[in-house]
Parts: sequence; structure tokens; C-alpha cells
Amino acid sequence: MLKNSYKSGIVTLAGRTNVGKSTLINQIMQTEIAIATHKPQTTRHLIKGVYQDDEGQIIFVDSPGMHQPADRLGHSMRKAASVAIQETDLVVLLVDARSENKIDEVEKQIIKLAVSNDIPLILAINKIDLVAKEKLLPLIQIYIDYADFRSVVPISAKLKDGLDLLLTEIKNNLPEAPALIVDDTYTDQTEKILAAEYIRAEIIEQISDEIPYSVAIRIDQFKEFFNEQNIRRRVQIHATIFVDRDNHKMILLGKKGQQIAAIGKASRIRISEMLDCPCDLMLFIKVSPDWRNKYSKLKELGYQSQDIDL
Ligand SMILES: Nc1nc2c(ncn2[C@@H]2O[C@H](COP(=O)(O)OP(=O)(O)OP(=O)(O)O)[C@@H](O)[C@H]2O)c(=O)[nH]1
Ligand SMILES: [Mg+2]
Repeated sequence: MLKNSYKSGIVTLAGRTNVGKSTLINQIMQTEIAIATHKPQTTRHLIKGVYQDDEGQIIFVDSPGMHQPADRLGHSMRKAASVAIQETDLVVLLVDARSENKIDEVEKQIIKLAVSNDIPLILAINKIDLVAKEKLLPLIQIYIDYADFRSVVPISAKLKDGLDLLLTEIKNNLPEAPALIVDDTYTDQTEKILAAEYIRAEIIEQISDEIPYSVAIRIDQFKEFFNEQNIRRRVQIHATIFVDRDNHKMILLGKKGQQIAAIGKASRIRISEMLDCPCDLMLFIKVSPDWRNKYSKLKELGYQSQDIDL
């Protein structure tokens, strides 16, 4: 009986920057496939996670927070987000529960893109752990007056509150269809991509001001060592951190190289956990002026021509 009503489809998590999209995909997937930080504009590319249960399979797509782009990287992030909103079966619009009682321009654009492509929307009010319950109703009212949402679900991605209901509502609004992914792929994020992203997350967390926006990571070497039983014993990673300017390099290095050492140490611990084996991590810093506006550099770093295929 279950098989007959099996639901499947692609679901894009969209919204302003910093509303908790990556936190939500990680909580649903129960593993860190997308870095989530306290700073805006953390996610730069589309990140897919395959969730399944007895009732269906959902391919979640985490998208970069919509914002007005300031450079070519920003344009590429925005393009990725808008592709993800248009080429999907359902959009979950995430809104921060602390928002003022008005719809942001960026949210209007997301709604417009979805509606003009006939894509149903679900509204998820996130971070409800941070506001008084009475604040939610007026906020929800503004959104439901503005657009047609199939459902409205208040959640706390951080505390995993409301996620079961959100999953149920998503499945209710997906087509009856067989699973799209039949092997055990659960994400398109490779170990290499995740290693680069974990290093970037450490830089975002450890370094204040605007430097994180000017940073990109390239994995130059990812060498695996196996024992006689073909079990991976160790991984050796060399990575280059690109920055815009000389003084950014100095700040990243820190006094006597202490800052980069701290970033390396914390990243190595996180990467080892993800790889489930020890890893050696060598970090290099390179100044690449204005890389965020250079098409070839963006391509090399994987920030161009995104599509939704897994
Ligand atoms: N208190 C609280 N904090 C949350 C919740 N969900 C996310 N956060 C925090 O909000 C911040 C931003 O979370 P992200 O998941 O990186 O947000 P995002 O929408 O992916 O952001 P971008 O990728 O930059 O657009 C992080 O510090 C999260 O810990 C929540 O439900 N409650
Ligand atoms: Mg994100």
C-alpha cells in the first residue's frame, strides 16, 4: 500500500542569507553536508542531500542566500539560487522568525520566480526558539496575505523542532513517483569539496571582518593511504587558500603564523572526523587579486555553471 503513494521530488531550500537553510539541510540529513556559520553569504554553491523514509524520497537542494550581488562570485551565487528555485518540484521559503513584519524584496523575488514557474511554495518560519510565540502569527499573516503557500510550518532547525511536520508537509505536496536516486548516494558533496568547505568554515568562524568573503579554497592534493586489507588509514591533503590582498594574507597568517596554525588544527580535526581516519593537512596562502571577478578563477574553484543533476 505504501508503495502506491510513494512520493519523490526535488525540494529547494531558499531564502535570504543567514536564515538557516544550511543548518536545516544538515539536520534533516543528520550530517554536515553544508557549512553553516553565523556570518551571511556562507553558502556559495548548490548542495544536494537525499533524504528517504518509507513514504518517499526527497532530494533537498540548499541554495546560496539571495542577495544583491557585488561581484562576479555574487552573480554566480545568485544565479545558482535562481536556477534551483526554477528547476525544482517545490520551494521551501525559509524566513527568520525575528524578521520585521514585512516581506523582504529578495523574498518577493523568490516567490515570483516560483509562482511564474508554477512551483508550489511552503513557508517555513525558522529560529522560533528565539522569539515569543505571539510574534509568529502577525508575521505569518503578512506572508499568507502576499502569496499562496501550500503550508506554513514554524520550525527551529537548530533544535530540530517542527522538522517532522515540515517533512510531512513536503511529502504531501510532492508528486507520486518512484525514487529518483536508486543507489545509496546521499549527497553530491565529495570528500574533497567538504574538506575545502570545512577549511573555509574555520576561516569564517575564526577571522572577523570582511576577509571570509575574499577567501576561496582549492584542494591541490588529496592522497589516500591504504593498509593491506584495503582499509584507508590516512589521507594527506594540501590546500591553497586564495585571498584578494596582501594584508589579508598577513591577517590569515597571524603573529608567527599562529592564526593559520589554529585554522589548520581545527580544520584537520573536522576533516578527520568526516573522513573517519587521520589526516595530514598542509595549508598554503596565495594572493590572487580580484579573483572574485575572474571567470577562470571562479570556474577553477567550482563556482560556475551549476545545475541540479545529482
Ligand atoms: N537560534 C537558532 N539559530 C539558528 C537556527 N537555524 C540556524 N541558526 C543559526 O543561524 C546562522 C545561519 O545559519 P545558516 O544555516 O548558515 O544560514 P543560511 O541560510 O544557510 O545562510 P547563507 O548560506 O549564508 O545564506 C547560524 O549561526 C546558525 O546556527 C535556529 O533554528 N535557531
Ligand atoms: Mg547556507
